[in-house]
Amino acid sequence: MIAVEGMTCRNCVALISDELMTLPTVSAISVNLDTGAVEVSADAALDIEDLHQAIRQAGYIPNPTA
Ligand SMILES: [Cu+2]
Repeated sequence: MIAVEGMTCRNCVALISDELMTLPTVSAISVNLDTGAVEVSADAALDIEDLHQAIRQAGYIPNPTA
């Protein structure tokens, strides 16, 4: 689970989902808009930094402390 700051609507969810799904190790994404929680299904090779990078790429801020 990753906490993401700045998501406000369905568009934000779609943007983040699209960006994360470009990572080959990611198989599914589930976003809770109310809590800002992003659930990622991925294989073990996934680098958490790649996830954070993709979130920033989409224009949002991953919160590693949450
Ligand atoms: Cu939005």
